[in-house]
Amino acid sequence: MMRKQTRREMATEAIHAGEAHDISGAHIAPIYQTSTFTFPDMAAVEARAAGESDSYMYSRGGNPGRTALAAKLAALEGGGTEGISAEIFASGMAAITAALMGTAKTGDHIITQQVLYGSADHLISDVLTGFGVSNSRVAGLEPEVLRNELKQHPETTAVYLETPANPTMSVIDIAATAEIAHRAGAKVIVDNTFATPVLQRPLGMGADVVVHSTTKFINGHGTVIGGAVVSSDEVLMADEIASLIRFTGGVPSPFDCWLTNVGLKTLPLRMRQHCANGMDVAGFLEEHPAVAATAYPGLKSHPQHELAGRQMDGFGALIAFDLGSYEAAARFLERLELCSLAVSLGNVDTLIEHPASMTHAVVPPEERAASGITDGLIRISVGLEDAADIISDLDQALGT
Ligand code: LCS
Repeated sequence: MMRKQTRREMATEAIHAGEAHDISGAHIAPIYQTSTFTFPDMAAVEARAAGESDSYMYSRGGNPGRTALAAKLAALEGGGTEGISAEIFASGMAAITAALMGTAKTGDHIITQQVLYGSADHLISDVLTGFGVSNSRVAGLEPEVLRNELKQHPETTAVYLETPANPTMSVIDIAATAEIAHRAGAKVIVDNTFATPVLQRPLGMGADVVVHSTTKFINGHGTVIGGAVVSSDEVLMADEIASLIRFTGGVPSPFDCWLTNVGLKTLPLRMRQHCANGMDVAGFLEEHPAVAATAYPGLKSHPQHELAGRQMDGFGALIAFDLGSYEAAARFLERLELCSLAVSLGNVDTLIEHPASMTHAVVPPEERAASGITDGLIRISVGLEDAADIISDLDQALGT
């Protein structure tokens, strides 16, 4: 006898969650490319104002395509648990800004790990400080040091982390961080962009908030800039995040939501191949004599390999490797033929960039050095081309 499924698997949720067939019967919901929505009469207006109907009024407040995408992402991050909701933003940075402004007000403090995506680093170090939100760094959020930092800063309301981190691929223990932060009354925000919910579900490990740059694997095809905040904290979502998106207005277009929703349907399938290709390319790089160091959580040589194995369901497609000098890095990047010299990541195509002069140029050189971002460091986002073709391009570019 077939047992009734109480929870659908991720590959199913990615395709079906949040999908609402249009009144026309359209199988794929259309793009509601409209700024405003009509009401049949004042009774409908009043019902909405009284909270008795969740009809749409204006696309800054909400749009059916945005609702569908939010429901799908919440289902994936929630892994079948109830009470998780998401809000979709116009960019990953808009989502991160809302998550931080929702959890840290003037006079509050944010603790982060040392290495972060360059713009997130700049937002915390140089933008939020202008609103009276201070910050401090704990290299890898090591438990003892984090406990101590929280004691030094009892005004801490948020611990913000990225794992794996951009670009060094260092891995942070989400469950341990959440336990320590919660004891001190701080919320934990995890940027899950590199792992995606297919490989890592921070809310199930105790994190309060997940943020995404949906620009990356979630969309997967390099066609949209977007972001998301996902959380099980209903008060935070209702009182802070819903208000921040509406009143700061960083909303995505209906077309961008539609493209992202279509891309997201194949995320579980794509991540399987991304992980397989990532492992093949990391193995090749680690063995190559011109490569001084290779950082990939799937390699035994990665300092947090064991933690990554416990915390993640696969190691992803991002690899950092060091060619020893700017000159060697530049020469390699200019010789690539198949792989593109470009920022961003998580696309079907392989993208390669130089963090010190591209994604992390906004981080001051001494901070870059503290984060392990050397001038010889290169980051690759391994795509879905045949791994042999990717490796062959890397090999010819590394060659003499
Ligand atoms: N979080 C992470 C981990 C990111 O890598 C990025 C963008 C963001 C947030 C911001 O998202 P956005 O506003 O761009 O959608 N990372 C980029 C990168 O590594 N290369 O180009 C952009």
